[in-house]
Amino acid sequence: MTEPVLPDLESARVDGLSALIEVHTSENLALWKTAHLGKSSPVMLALSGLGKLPADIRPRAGQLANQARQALEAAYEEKSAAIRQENLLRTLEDDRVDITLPGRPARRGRLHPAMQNLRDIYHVFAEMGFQVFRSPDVETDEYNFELLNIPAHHPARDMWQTFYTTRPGVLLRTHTSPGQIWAMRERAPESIRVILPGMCYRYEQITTRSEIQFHQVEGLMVGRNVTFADLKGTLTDFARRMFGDSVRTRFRPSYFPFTEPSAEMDVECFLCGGAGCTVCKNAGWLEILGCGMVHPVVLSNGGYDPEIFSGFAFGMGPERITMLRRKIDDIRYFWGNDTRFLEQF
Ligand code: FA5
Repeated sequence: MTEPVLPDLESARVDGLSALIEVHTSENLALWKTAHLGKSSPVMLALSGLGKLPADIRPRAGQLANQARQALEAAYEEKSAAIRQENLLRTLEDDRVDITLPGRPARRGRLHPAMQNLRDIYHVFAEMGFQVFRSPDVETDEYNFELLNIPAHHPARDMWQTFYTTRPGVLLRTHTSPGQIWAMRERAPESIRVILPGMCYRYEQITTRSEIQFHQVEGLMVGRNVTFADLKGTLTDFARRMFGDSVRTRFRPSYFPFTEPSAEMDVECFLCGGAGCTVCKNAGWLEILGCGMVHPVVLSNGGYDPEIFSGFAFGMGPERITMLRRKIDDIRYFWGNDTRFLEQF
């Protein structure tokens, strides 16, 4: 029978450590670990076979095996940390951001030309003491027509075809004038000086100057002794501030059921300078607003005594004003969402 001998743990240790010198990657390190510290490695086999050794050499063998394992484990940890560090440095180097490269410019948004123009209008009227008053886009027949002195079957309704909702009597407002009733009912019997901006909707032919959806800015002033001269002065001053002091304007008599007397204000056509073109329908003038003295029926509907109070109102189309100011020859550009148009402003 052969004598049981101590396994050659010194060679296992030396072999393991020298093999580790050649290891430079995580993958090779994993292979090394299996070979030198795995279940079938010489050191681990020696440790698991300790029980079979004679008692007299077992303690010595155990001590040597443990020392070899500890030495290999310590070397493994050290190598593992070194490889991690190397990997980190390589990643940092490879992924380095070159901060000297010029950045990609961020595309900045801007206000829509219609909104820019609305803000100019708010500004002009704010200087004249007008506050902004908001009223709903979705209206009732009562507010959009009845209370504005336009009863059912009144021929004036033909000027304001609109979109009706499935709820009877509920529609998209055709103009901002119903806001007059909202403002009066909220403020009566105080005097009023407000503008009412917002989107309006009409079921009508789309042309270079007419859309089915467009903004209006309504104006309303109610008080004692408000006259047509106040109306004319306010609107003429407004036109000068928007278009410049030399702008030519004109008032034409007109008809609205909710004002008496009524007028329309035109501004000289920007495109043809008054000679006549397709935008101004050869008139040389472009209508920008309707206006007049608030009808007594409307004043009473708003809660004011027409014997004591009077007022003026106007409703303008800011898109048409923007067309004049910016020389835009087709209103359809406004809601066409074409950035080539929008980027110009
Ligand atoms: C009205 O809507 C009246 N509510 C205005 C008013 C208010 C009169 C207060 C008296 C007192 P009109 O339908 O004319 O009136 O429209 C007023 C303005 O809105 C027009 O001058 C025009 O600038 C603009 N507008 C009207 N229809 C369109 C359209 N389809 N597209 C673009 N702008 C329009």
